[in-house]
Amino acid sequence: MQLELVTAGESHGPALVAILTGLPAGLALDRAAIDDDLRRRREGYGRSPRQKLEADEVEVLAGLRHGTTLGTPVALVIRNRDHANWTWGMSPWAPEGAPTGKGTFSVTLPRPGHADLAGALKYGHSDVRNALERASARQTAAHVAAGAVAKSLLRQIGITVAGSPREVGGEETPEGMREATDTARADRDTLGGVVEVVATGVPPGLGSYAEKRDRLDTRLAAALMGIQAVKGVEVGEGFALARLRGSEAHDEIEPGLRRETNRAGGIEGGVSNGEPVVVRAGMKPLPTLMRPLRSVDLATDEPGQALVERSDVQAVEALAVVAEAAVAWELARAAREKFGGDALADFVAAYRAYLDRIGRPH
Ligand code: EPS
Repeated sequence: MQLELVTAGESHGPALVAILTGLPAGLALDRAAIDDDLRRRREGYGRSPRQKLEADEVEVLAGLRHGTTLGTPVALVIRNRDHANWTWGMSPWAPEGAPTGKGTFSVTLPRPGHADLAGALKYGHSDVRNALERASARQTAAHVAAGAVAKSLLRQIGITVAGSPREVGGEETPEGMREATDTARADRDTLGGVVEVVATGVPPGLGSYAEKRDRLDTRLAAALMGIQAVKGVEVGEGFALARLRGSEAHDEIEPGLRRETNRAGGIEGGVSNGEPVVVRAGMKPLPTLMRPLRSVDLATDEPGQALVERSDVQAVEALAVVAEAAVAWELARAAREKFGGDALADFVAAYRAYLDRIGRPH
């Protein structure tokens, strides 16, 4: 059984949409839990005024009856409240009447670090907005909603997933992160950071070494690298392992097949080994600066300054929630492959039978 996710939606368009296929029937979803993850993503120190405009509540259009999945595709929608200010500029059809509101002028000064230039060139857009709207991290809201559904499924087999910020602007303490954010805001600059996601209760045997693409670490790395602004991913101790000797780097196997260390981050040979799965993602500083960087006007070829829009100073706490959702989704996909089942009870029974075979409690 393949769990698949397709999303659509522009940052200032009418809505974000997610279609989830491959969920078993009989999974109870909790609307408040999904909305709570959407709220966690929206909040966080250093976010832009845009976040005060958005309410981000999930609507379900299909696949659910009385709060329980039907085993059919689930369609989720999150409306963009800000669209009210862009009804002409982001109208899906040719707008009627005189231009009004935001997005009425073409953007021709691409921001270094955003998808603006590469997207405009690739797709042949003369208005950079046609590239930046979909490239925007706004769409991570749809992935967080899907991740909340994945977490409900994982909970049925005892897996929990939690993301947290570890560094902002090179600072590792909560006070340091806040101070760095305040200083960057005062300097009209932006920051990046590092987040960590830990999944507990992951049984041994998710993912496979059979093919490169099947490896759980391949899949988690792709899921994290696919998030806007992420430039680096580590599994377990990651790059630090490259500087150690083998005698210091590996997690020795103790009686009961447990480990006292978890430098591998719960994955060996591309397969979960029963220890917590630990991954980190590094985010570059956000590319929209209130003190703009040098650019070139695509309409005139003249040097200029990049587009200035309202911006987050940093969105590392948001990334922690988005990365948590991405890891949850990938683990749920791997669990669906391993345990299958059309009804939730089949899925859970297969999980239990497997743990019985390998002699692990459930
Ligand atoms: C983003 C730019 C900003 C962020 C946005 C991501 O949007 P705007 O241009 O409307 O101010 O606020 O993030 C969100 C809207 C969100 O919900 O996370 C970008 O260019 O990636």
